[in-house]
Parts: sequence; C-alpha cells; structure tokens
Amino acid sequence: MKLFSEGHFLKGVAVIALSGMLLSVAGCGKTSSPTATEPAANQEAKIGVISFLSGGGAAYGEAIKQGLDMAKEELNAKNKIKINLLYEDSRGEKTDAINAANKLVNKDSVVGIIGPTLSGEMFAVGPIVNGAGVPIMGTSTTAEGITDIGEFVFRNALPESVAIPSAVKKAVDKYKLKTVALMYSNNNDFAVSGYKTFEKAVKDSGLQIVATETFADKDTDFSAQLTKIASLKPDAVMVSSLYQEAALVLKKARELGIKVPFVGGNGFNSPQLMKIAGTAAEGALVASPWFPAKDDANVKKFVEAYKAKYNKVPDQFAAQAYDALYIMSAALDKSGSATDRKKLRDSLAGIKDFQGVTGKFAFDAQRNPVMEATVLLVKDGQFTEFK
Ligand code: 1QQ
Repeated sequence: MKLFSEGHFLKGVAVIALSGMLLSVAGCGKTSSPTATEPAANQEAKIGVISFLSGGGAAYGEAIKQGLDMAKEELNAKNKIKINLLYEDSRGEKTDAINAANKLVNKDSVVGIIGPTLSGEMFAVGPIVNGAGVPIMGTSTTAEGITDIGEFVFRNALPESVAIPSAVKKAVDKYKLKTVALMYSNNNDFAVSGYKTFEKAVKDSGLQIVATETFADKDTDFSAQLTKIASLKPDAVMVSSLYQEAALVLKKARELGIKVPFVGGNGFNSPQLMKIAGTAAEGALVASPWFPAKDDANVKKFVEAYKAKYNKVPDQFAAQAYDALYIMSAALDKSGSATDRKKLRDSLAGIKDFQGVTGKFAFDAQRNPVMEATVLLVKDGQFTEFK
C-alpha cells in the first residue's frame, strides 16, 4: 500500500521517481491543475467532521470549525468538486466520537473524515474508520502512535514527538535549566503520551527530574501537587494537559510563588490559556507550527481574512484545520472522484509539496506531517516568537 519507503523519501529519490504524482498547492487560494482524471463539474464531496464542539475543551473545536468553514467557502468558490462538511460534536468523549464515526461512515456515506480533536478519541474511532476503508485525518491529534492505527489514518497535526523536544531544548539553552518538575493529566491519552515525550526530552538534555505529579481531566484543585513542587524549587515545570487544567495549574503555581518558566505541550496552544490564567500564563513556552505574526504572505492573507470573518486572530487549531481542508480538497481533485474513499486515501498519501499557512507540508511514508515547529513564549498576553 505504501507509495514508497521512508528511506526513499528521505533520500529524495521519490521526488524524481514519482514527480508525476507530485501535487503542489498553496493555501489561500492556489491549487495546481489536477494531474489525474479531470473531475466533473459540481460533484459534491461529503466530508464528516468529528469535533470537540461543546464542553470543557470546546474552544479547540470551535477554532477547528472556523478554520474548516473558511477553507470550505474559499474552495467551493473555485473548485469543481464542492465540499459539504457534516459536523458531529464529540464533546471530547470517546463514546460520542465512536457514535459520530459510525453515523458518518455508514449512514451519511462520507468520502473522508476530518478529526476527531483529541488523540484519545482518535485511538477510539481510528480502528473503526480505518477498518471501513474511509480516510480520516486528524488536525490536532498529536500523541505518539496515531497513524500506526492503519493506512487510512493521516494527520497534519505536528506530533508532540517533534514539538516537545524543540521547546525543551530551547528552554534548556536559554534558561540553563538543571532541574525540572513534570505534571500531566493521567486519564488523557494525549497528555500521557506528551508526558512520556517530555520525560525523554528532559533526560536527553541531562536534566534532573525532581518531581512527577499527576492529575485528571476536569480537576480544578492542584494545590497539593504544586505545594510539593514549590518546596523542591525546580528550574522549570513541564505540563502535559489540555488548556483548562493547564491554565488552572499556572494560576495556582504563580499564587504559590512558583515563578519559573513553564513549558507546555500542544494543549497550551489555545488563547484560552491566557484567557483563563491571565497574567499567570506569562512566560509559558510551547512549540507550534503556527505563528500568526510570521512574516509570510500566505499567513498574512489568512490572518486578515479570518479576522474579517470572525473578528479574532486564528489560533493554531484554526490554522491546522484550514490547511487540512485544503489538503483534502487537493487530494480529492487529484483523485478525480468525490465519492471514492480508496482513491482519496491513495491521493492523500501522495501529498508531498503543500504550501499552507502552517508552512511547507508533506506526508511522510507513515502519513505523519513533515513540518517545522516554532517555539512560542507567552508575553503580554500573546504568543510571541521565543528567540
Ligand atoms: C491531542 C491534542 C490536544 C491538545 C488537541 C486539542 O494535541 O489530543 O492530541
């Protein structure tokens, strides 16, 4: 099934061997002419979206929906295959995500699925959707092992295995860290995976871990864990959780006099972190492929259009979702069909040269993104580039 091995891809041999299959598209409006069968005009592609649209992490899902809706409008104004997005709210719950996936696959007969939002949800629905032969692409699922679920599973979310080590390295270099405390939510698959990545990254950097403290999703009281951490005086604290818990951890930590830098995982990448934590979020670090102030024409155009439509700056989740629909649409066009799931899968797997708002993008042989992270620092309530 694989189009070519990772070795080939890394050596760049594939670029020559498969140049006929390459696809070059640009976010904000430009797609190359399809190289396969020219799609008939006005076919409709039904794409299911499973998203965290209500409950404690709904800001992630809302951003994702806004990014997708904006991309859909732009794409439908010019492309032959028209996209219809069928939204299902999973509330961040595995059982709801499974029900949504079954409905989209069996009842709505979607050609592909975008989502779900959380890695834990993807671990629950991925095997079902993959087994049904429906391509599914996570735009925010960053845990280890997501695409190992199967060959129909893709993601354009930057994996924590790439993001976390780059944030840790920058923090270590800049702040000359020697000791750290780790904290994570132990009933969230993404957070547990991120914790393991943090642990490896800090050990690789030669740091000493003075404490490892856990909590659960929806917890609101972190005083016991943070009182212990305060007494151990680490040089930094690393937190793997969604924004709600992360923001409350930051608030409590500052209250207890813990002034050191906090390094977060992908859960930190929502403006909700600053909204809930206020000034307690100052100094938090996180790696992301998205930086809205980037000096890049595509990024500027997207940020302006998004601001005009939604009256706010797009966050990472909006940007990755926006790119994801462009990637899906380019793959649909290239497959020449609005309904053939297998053709869409194979076409997606061939995306190698996509220029999106989150940068230059390709799927590697394991259907993970090849893209770069920027380390961001919360300063004056904004994500700024950490230099
Ligand atoms: C995951 C994540 C979350 C932060 C998405 C909202 O990265 O679950 O994988």
